[in-house]
Amino acid sequence: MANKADQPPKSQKQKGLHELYAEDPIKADKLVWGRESDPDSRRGFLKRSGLFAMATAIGASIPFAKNMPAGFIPVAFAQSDEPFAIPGKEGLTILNDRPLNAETPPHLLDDKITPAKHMFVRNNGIPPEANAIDPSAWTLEIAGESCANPTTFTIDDLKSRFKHHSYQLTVECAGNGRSEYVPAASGNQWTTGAVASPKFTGVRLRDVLEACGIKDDAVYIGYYGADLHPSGDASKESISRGVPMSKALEDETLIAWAMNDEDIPLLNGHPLRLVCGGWPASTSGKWLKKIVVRDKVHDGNKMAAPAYSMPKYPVAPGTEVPAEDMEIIGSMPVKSLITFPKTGISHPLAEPLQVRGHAWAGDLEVSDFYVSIDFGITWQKAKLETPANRLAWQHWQSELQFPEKGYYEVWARAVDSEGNAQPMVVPGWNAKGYLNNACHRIAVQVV
Ligand SMILES: Nc1nc2c(c(=O)[nH]1)N[C@H]1C(S)=C(S)[C@@H](COP(=O)(O)O)O[C@H]1N2
Ligand SMILES: [Mo]
Repeated sequence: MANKADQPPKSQKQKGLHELYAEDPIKADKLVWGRESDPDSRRGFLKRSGLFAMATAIGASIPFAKNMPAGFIPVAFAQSDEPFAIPGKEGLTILNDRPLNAETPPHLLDDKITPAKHMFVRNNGIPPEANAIDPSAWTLEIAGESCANPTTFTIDDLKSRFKHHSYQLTVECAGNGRSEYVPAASGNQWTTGAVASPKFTGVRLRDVLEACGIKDDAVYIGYYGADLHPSGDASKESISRGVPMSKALEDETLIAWAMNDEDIPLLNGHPLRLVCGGWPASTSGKWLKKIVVRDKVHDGNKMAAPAYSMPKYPVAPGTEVPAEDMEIIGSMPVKSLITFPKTGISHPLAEPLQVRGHAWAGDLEVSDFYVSIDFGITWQKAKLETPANRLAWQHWQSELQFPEKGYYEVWARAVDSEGNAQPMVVPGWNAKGYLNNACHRIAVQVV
């Protein structure tokens, strides 16, 4: 039997979001999370999500799974509009199941402090099994050629020997927004949801490194986690990245055991993770087992270009850039989200519409925020709150009055403390699709 999700009418495939909304805003909203460039997201999701999601949704393993054609939708939920769910992460959109990756729809990021259940999941390999983690036996080794006194700590050692600190920290995958690049960049097709700003509690990386002695020639740190390379080969790391000493020694750079005053969720790095707010979240190592202090730029897996690197100069879409012309991404660019209302809503003309969301700017602060309802011709200044602490995202809100009934888009734009604004179109193309900080927009039908 043909089904809607599997076989959308040809004509619908070719249509842009505007046309879809004009026809049926509710249906259009199911097809996309408010991003015009990805009208196939639901079908793409079904195509890309594989065994894990299917087995979870069906509640059983699928013995003949290897015979299932790509993009196949089991009849068990062919009629269902329910998205597949990761236990404890309901509502997230699964982009990939091997390794497991899931992003958060914007309206689920409405809280000022992101709840654990709404924090995205980005795995480069195979996470450790829950029953293989014993926090009381977990150790963190500090070593490397620029560490004077290599030491191994238990979590209890960390808790008892160093002062505890809590910060709300914004972590965003450098590939967030990748789905909008043309030509398409390979990798998880994140739309807007690979970002979160929870509160982390732990000890300062600086305090721990200083206790172990930092040699004068130290330039970088690198982390190792307990997850496995996707091949299962224990001699390879899934990912092992790091940051320069200047970032490693900041007050807010934490070795954290708690998120929002509870254990960090397993998929977000329980029982211990590094958190480097404002930098690509790939520098925030999960299931943290070891930190090395290096006398050179760390050379772990995914440190070398093109991974997490950008061309040093703008390039035409599709250009191949030599490795020596690439530089490692540091502080993330200014960006924002509209987290309320959800795109595609209907709103009565007589009432003002409350809109709100968050803005962040890597190591910097956001200093101004604007919204537009006329496709960017005029901008209205929004109310912007100061961050809970450095590297936390900032809440913004505004009230909109519409001149007449019809289709509108709300566009939102943040400006950082150095005067950099978000671009309204997708910024500089790069082969891996990093750093898309284009304005977020939502659709509103005024009735
Ligand atoms: N050990 C380990 N740490 C990791 C990763 C990983 O795969 N393994 N992924 C990194 C990347 S690319 C991102 S974006 C963030 C995602 O953190 P989250 O899954 O808690 O949202 O973790 C980073 N730390
Ligand atoms: Mo990432």
